[in-house]
Amino acid sequence: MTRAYVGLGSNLGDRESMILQAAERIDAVRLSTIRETEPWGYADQPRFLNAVAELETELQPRALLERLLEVERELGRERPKPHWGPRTIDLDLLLYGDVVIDEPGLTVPHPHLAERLFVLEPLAELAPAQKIPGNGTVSHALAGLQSGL
Ligand code: GSY
Repeated sequence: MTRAYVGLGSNLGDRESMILQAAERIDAVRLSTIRETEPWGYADQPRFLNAVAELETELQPRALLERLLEVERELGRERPKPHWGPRTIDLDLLLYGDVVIDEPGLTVPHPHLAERLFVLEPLAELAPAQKIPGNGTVSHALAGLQSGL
């Protein structure tokens, strides 16, 4: 069993229902609070709801990624245009134990993890002392981002 963390985001349709359904389908053992956040990247789109889920999984990282993509499809996700545009659900593999992976289509820890408050804040709620390989702990990364470092 490996503890993994997944970021959930939605800004289309019934956003809260999307987050809750996704959390159930990926067998989350814990879910952070759900918060409303300003869009990041492409500003001209609706506000997001974001949360982070904790998983205890027997799936290997690539299989877990495939499961996340499958749940996105089940919940009506279409690849948005523009790339950063609105989506019913977005599931990002943030951390998989203390494993580091850099392969085509699969980068763990998530490459933008330490840059996004909408990910770090709910992650810190669940696991402040969790190590981010190459970046200290979650609370350290959050403090750095909040202080503009
Ligand atoms: O990367 C996830 C999708 N996404 C989000 C998001 O989940 N939340 C916020 N606030 N902005 C975002 N921009 C993108 S793309």
